[in-house]
Amino acid sequence: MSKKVKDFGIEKTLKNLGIKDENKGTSTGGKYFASGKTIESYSPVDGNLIAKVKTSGESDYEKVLEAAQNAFKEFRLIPAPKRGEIVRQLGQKLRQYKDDLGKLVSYEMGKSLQEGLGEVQEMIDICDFAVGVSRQLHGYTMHSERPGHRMYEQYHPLGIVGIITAFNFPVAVWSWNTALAWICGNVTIWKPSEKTPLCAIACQNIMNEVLKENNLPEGISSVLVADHEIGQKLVDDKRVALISFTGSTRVGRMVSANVAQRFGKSILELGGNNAIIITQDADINMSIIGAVFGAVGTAGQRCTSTRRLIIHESVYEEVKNRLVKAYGQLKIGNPLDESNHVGPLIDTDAVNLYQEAIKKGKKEGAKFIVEGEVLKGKGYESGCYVKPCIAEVKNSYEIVQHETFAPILYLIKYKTLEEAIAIQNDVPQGLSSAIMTQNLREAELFLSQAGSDCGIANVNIGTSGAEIGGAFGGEKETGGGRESGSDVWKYYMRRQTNTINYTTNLPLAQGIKFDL
Ligand code: UN1
Repeated sequence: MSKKVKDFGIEKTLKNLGIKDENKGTSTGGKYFASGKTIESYSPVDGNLIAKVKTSGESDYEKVLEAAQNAFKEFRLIPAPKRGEIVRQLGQKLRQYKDDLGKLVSYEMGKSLQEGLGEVQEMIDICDFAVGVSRQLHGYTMHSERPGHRMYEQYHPLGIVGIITAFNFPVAVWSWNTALAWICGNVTIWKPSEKTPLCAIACQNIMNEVLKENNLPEGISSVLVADHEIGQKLVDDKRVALISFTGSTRVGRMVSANVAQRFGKSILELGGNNAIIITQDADINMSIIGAVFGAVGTAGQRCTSTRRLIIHESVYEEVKNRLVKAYGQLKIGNPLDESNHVGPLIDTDAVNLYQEAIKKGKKEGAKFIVEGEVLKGKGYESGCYVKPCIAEVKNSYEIVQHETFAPILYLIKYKTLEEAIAIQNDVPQGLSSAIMTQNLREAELFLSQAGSDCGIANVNIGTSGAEIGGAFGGEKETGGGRESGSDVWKYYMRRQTNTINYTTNLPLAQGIKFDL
């Protein structure tokens, strides 16, 4: 381990989380194994190798699937509130490991320490939420049209839930899915992003403690650190009842088709292209804070990052000037240093995509009022640090229609709110949206059926930072899935309608007579 890594106190963090220099990327609970190739996890913070992981091979995959199938037979019989107790214990462990896990998220993924800790807090919150839901898996009862009959519906677990996650929320998205999947009686198999394997191993290590302390069988919670071929096997596997996929629209389109082909279920969380409308009645101070955090937080790598600002012509110049000033004050650097606002992108591939997007935008006519740049020199040795930039554009530019996972903010001017809403909706994606206004009429129009077409629509809040209590997800090319709060648990269960006849006759429904 290099000296620099030691400087950040990462060595202790890794030790506390059970991360070694070389790790096994497959675990079904207490057991760890790995027969695949070795991958290396480098930190975008300083470019150093953090640790190596031996990935899952095909034989590991089969072992994991078998363990999961066997575990399900047992786990489904545990009463839901008792399964909730397991999730409660995970929440407690996460409280204990919050500082370490938050730091690892920051170091392996590159988001600020505050955001890393915030991500772990989301995990704790979803555990608390799921514990409550474990006592509320209700169905309806209905009145039968036949005398002496009772009708009701109940929810049963699905079986194996496959969870494929992206690098940008390397721990929280797993927990949104697992906490609910488990209280519903499912077992889970997690295929994390290959860009953040250590975060996944750390989570599995924490969960393994809970499983061990409760004497639970192998296979309730498994992790497969593996390449896309193993991911594809999971997607195509008939034994996997539900695939929850977070990632790009391009890959999500294939996942969706493949899972549908075998009549599996899927939850898709794909790309976003989120806008804030700033009206003439907006509180400009609030708008600037919301816009800047939304655009540069997590270095623009949230699905919910603010990509477009749609600004009323009467406040356009003011907003623009204040944004330029705010961007001038941004401190870019090591995300573990809390005085910095913006950390690195995940890797140099992401830096290339950022540069290409800027080039493409300029070609289409984008006018950059804050120029982008790849930062070099002391503190930027990893090559992953870029300057957040701002461009004036038309919404119709191809690059504006496209989600670039980088801190590039597009400004668009509007005259009427109807026009602003049309611009906001005129992209292929439909995840998050917001309006900044103190005018009730504007706010309500934005939230009405003639308003935002997104899964999330906020008033006087930016586009990112969704709470776990609401259903999270979006429409159109965002994939239509919902995760975390509200009644999302229903996605993880199968619904069954039951009709019981407690008479000595057998009357048929719809009044049909069938006498023998
Ligand atoms: C994501 O970017 O994949 O709304 C999830 C937010 C977070 C979730 C983002 N709570 O920013």
